Amino acid sequence: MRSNSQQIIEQANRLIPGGVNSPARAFGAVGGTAIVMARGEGAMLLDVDGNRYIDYVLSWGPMILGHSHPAVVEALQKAVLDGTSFGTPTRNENRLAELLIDALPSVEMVRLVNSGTEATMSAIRLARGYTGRNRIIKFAGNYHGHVDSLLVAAGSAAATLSVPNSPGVTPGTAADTIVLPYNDPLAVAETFDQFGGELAAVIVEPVAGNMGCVIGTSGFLQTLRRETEKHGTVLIFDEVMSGFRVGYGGAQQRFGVMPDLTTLGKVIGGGLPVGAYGGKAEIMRHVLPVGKVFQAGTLSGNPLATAAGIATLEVLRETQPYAQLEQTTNRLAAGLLEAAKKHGIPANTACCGSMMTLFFNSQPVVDWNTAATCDTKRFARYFWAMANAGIYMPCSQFEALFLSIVHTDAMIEKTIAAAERFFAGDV
Ligand code: HOZ
Repeated sequence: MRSNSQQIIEQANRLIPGGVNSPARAFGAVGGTAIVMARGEGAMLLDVDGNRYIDYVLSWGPMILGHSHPAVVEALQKAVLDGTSFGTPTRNENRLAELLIDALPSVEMVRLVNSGTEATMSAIRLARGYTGRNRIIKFAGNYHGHVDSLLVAAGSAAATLSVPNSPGVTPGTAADTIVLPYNDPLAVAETFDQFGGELAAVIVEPVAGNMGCVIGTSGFLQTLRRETEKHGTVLIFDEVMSGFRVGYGGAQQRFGVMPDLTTLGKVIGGGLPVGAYGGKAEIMRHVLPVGKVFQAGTLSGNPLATAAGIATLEVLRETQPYAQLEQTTNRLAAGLLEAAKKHGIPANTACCGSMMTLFFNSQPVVDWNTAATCDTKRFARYFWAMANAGIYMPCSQFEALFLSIVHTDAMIEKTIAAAERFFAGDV
């Protein structure tokens, strides 16, 4: 049924470690062989064996307009004729920067980079350079890319594949990272009482997507804002996933809590490699060449990437599909939960905008400790039952799934029906 996938992965295993260019794509947590995709059309993926899937991975978040959206394709076709990279300023960089600044209430200036990892790495360096302090706080189960100092108690593939603290991250690098439980305002306040004057930054996913979808409570986010303000610490919202996804103005607009710096990626590149970090001009002016904090990149602000990003954000800005997206996502979550409950399967859901997770857990998931008690064996069976029914879910209990503007009601109903068939036989 998937013999071409099998053959390609066998070859890849000889050429690329684990046959994948990112561990999140290996099916380590669900077993079996990764499915090799050949084509994306709207909300559908087509694999190299000709099987079709409703896609809830959406390249791990970026494809909010679906695959090959005409506006993005047209923008890329136009841009490529003018050349693919100059290593100089371009007019379109301003346009993308302007769109980001207009959308995100706390952002006054931005730098474009090539990935979410680069964005968080640069934001941490800037916070340290700006404050002259070393220590940072991160939260267990949050993932901020594969930055050494943030690859501690990390979510996403690090948690999925049980290496939340990677070999190769030196004790020295990690020594300045304090890890606290997510959604625990008391732990935050106590840590500030102890280390307040030494803390350069707090970095947080205001809506976590890398231990499954877990929403930051307002008490937690407000405590972060209050304590960082009191102690002159930079508050960084990692909105690589939530930016332009839980609303056009991201989690900061949705929850009304303003960070000092914001990191972005995924949606803002429309499927091409883009990241960005931005925030208060007073802090951003510490970046070289205005200030002294170094950050650079040959392909930063790349013309193709900016063209795809601008096209995506302009569609979102003009059509504001967020209420509709959220309604569709809630419908999916409610249907999956109802189907699980009907067959006595312990489950919970969490949704924010067009991100969601069905947790196989009898208790609500609020942090990494509760996420870690999910029935990951059931998740693996569920993943394959859904794949075999033509539904492509993230291959880990600890990754959020995503919807696009082209997921239809019929697709949602088909997904719920497939899940119900699985639940009926998996007791
Ligand atoms: N940040 C992505 C999801 N947690 C990982 C994607 C990847 O590594 O391929």
